[in-house]
Amino acid sequence: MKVMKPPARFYPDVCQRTFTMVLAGGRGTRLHDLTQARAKPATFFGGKYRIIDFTLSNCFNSGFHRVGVLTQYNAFYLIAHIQRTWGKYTGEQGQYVAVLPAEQRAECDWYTGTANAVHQNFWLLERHPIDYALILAGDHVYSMDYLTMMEQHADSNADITISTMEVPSHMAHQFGVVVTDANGRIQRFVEKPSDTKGLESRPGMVRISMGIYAFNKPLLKELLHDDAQCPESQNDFGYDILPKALASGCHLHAYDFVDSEGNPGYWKDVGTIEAYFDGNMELLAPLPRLNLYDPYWPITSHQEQRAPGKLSRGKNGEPGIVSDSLISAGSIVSGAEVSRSVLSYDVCVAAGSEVHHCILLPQTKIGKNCLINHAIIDEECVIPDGTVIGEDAELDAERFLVTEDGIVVVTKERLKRL
Ligand code: ADQ
Ligand code: ADP
Repeated sequence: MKVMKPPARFYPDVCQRTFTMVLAGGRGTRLHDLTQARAKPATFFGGKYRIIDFTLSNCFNSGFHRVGVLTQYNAFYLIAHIQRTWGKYTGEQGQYVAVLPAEQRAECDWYTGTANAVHQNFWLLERHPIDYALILAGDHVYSMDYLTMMEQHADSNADITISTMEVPSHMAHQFGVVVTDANGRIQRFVEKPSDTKGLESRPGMVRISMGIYAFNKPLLKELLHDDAQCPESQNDFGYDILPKALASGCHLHAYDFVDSEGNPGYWKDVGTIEAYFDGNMELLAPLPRLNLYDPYWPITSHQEQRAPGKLSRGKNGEPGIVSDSLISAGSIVSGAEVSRSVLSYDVCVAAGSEVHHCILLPQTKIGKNCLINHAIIDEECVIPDGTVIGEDAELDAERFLVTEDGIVVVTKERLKRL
């Protein structure tokens, strides 16, 4: 399986000259029921992680140790998780992860957009003798060494560097699309275009922004200040700041996100239920593109002490079978069959049940003799004995949320209403 390059032992100068801001305040409405109680970056992923763990681990693994996380909607669990996970990394050499909720310090408003969130916290950037701001999103799943990108930025004449990758053109409407010249200088930036005419990087492909930006600090200050004076602005990096910077003659450069072997890197915006489901399922491949077992690139999370995951016969001797699955600590599969599934911590699957192609979030209990297929079962759901989910589309749609692809999302609230 691919591994990252070992992280630098002595962090280069550019790390000291950078402050990192992670945008983690969006509503995450496209995850529907899964973000009712918690912000999208706090949503569980890959069994034991929360989505924001990937970005914050990338920061620390890359050597960027001063980080502010901008939170807003449903932030309680996100803040608690960040404090428990990263509180202990606050150290004598000035490293820290600060949670920055909208606090109406500079303006009498909540964060009106991504750019406004950074603008309202610019005072923190001013307190550090830095040259660069690294701006990230807290809702993507990937391993990336930001140092390579920041070194490219520092060594170039660019005012702004955007991390980019190619995706099929039919996905262009979900992202900011860039058009570059042969040297990688950005000529055009169009946020979520409905039409890709003139935007393709090669037939059938577009180069998109990953929402990862390096800015020279003085320019960022000026751009955010001007944007704040503009009443018709949405105060968004994609819709406002980047197109305006380009139009005013700034040098925007693309960074091409590749892995340690020079192949396109793995990066996923798990913002829809389908993408969230697929992202989890991709971890079940024999050699997944996202390597959670990379000794050089640990993904750090918080987890309370739990007993080992257990797979056993049932009490009456029924065999327990688990294949192609992740089982987190504290989970017990007893006399049941589980395949192609991600089991978070403290999950129980009781005897005689079958669970296929599912994501079971923490503390879900699947009763005896259930049949569950192609579903996401949210935290703390108790599924009664004999329940069948994922077999009868009409019945599922009456009881739960069902996506176009037929993924059934079961939550405690919907179970209560049955
Ligand atoms: P989107 O992902 O659609 O596009 P957005 O929904 O604004 O952009 O979210 C970006 C990040 O900012 C998320 O992590 C979100 O949680 C956070 N965020 C949103 N509103 C916020 C607010 N008011 N306060 C604090 N944080 C907030 C963006 C870019 C595209 C790019 C994609 C890549 O605009 O150009 O292609 O990211 O996914
Ligand atoms: P039932 O619902 O059939 O009464 P339990 O919930 O008591 O079953 O246990 C189901 C399975 O979980 C058992 O077969 C056993 O493998 C495992 N189990 C339950 N409690 C423990 C425990 N304290 N230590 C180890 N295994 C346990």
